[in-house]
Amino acid sequence: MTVADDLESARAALEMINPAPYNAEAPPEALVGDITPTELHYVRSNFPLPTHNGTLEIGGAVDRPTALTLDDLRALPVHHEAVTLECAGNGRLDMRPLPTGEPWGDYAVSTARWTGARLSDVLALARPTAEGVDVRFEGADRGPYHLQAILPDTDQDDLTFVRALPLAEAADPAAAILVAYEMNGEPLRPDHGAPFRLVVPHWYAVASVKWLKRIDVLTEPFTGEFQTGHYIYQWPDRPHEAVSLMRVRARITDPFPGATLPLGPYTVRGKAWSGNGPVTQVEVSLTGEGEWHPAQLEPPKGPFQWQDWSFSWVDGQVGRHTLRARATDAAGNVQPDVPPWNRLGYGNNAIEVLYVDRH
Ligand SMILES: Nc1nc2c(c(=O)[nH]1)N[C@H]1C(S)=C(S)[C@@H](COP(=O)(O)O)O[C@H]1N2
Ligand SMILES: [Mo]
Repeated sequence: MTVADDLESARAALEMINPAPYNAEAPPEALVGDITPTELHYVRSNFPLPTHNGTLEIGGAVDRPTALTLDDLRALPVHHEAVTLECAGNGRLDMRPLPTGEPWGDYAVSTARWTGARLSDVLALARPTAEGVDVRFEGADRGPYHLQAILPDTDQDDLTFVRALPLAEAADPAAAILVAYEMNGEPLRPDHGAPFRLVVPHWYAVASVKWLKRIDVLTEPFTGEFQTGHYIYQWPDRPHEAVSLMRVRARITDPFPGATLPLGPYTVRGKAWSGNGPVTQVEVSLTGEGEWHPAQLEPPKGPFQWQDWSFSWVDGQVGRHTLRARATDAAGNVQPDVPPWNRLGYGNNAIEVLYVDRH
């Protein structure tokens, strides 16, 4: 098979929303299991697939500038984390007025088992100096960014994907951030950031820089198109805020929207996740009036992955029924009814409403 054939088959099961740069939603089945099969994991890329020279350079405010290969990364202690990644733009199409940006429905979310070195171990090799504030992560992908650029100093002819994290978080082993080189037990595929990428648990997935090429410790806070231009909540009535942790959200995975179900007891199932620690409660409503019934919530199978919930629906009569599911997280955040509108359409965690018919 050629490289192009490989790419085409890796993409065949996804719902493409943009051919170039390639962006695709997961099909609904991607949310059913604990782990999303790689070929069903959504893809979000701002630029064409890059080539990568196989080296990760680490510099800036460090005592020992370092260059690592894939073999060097593999020689560091190996860590595995199942991580739910959600694009901050997931659900944008449900916002009104419709924001500009990639037209994501509700399936820019997936969970994979990632394997790699801890970012804290990688940084320790280079020894960040005491003056370090932020850590900048550069992808190998770049290209024109006409019409979209927000920051005035952006080179719209040749922009590179760059994001940053606070040094304190990047260097913290407990943050469990990976420089990942495997996804679901295989080497990373091109669309997911081969040969290695960042995976930042709990953050909206924009933080998880693919095709990672350079890491620099900075002594000033980082600004850049993908940090302070885009991925900013531009609230209509309060100061702008950076997109960071995933908002609490529940999804109904069974039944599928619009399904026709037989009469009799039916177990409604779904997933729930939050970037603010575990989900502590999921409730289901069978009317539009807000009568909420507790669902059975499974404990997390890991600290950074979605949880299963289920609800025994015993008395569904013939006809159409609405189903809603609402999650609450450990920090007390509850999903809103109305998406929190912001100009670029990020962080829509509104309560999902679907209907099914019973015959
Ligand atoms: N280098 C690079 N990293 C990137 C991006 C990108 O465009 N370039 N997109 C980010 C965004 S917005 C998301 S949602 C995730 C998607 O990861 P996935 O394609 O593996 O699902 O990658 C992030 N990392
Ligand atoms: Mo994203």
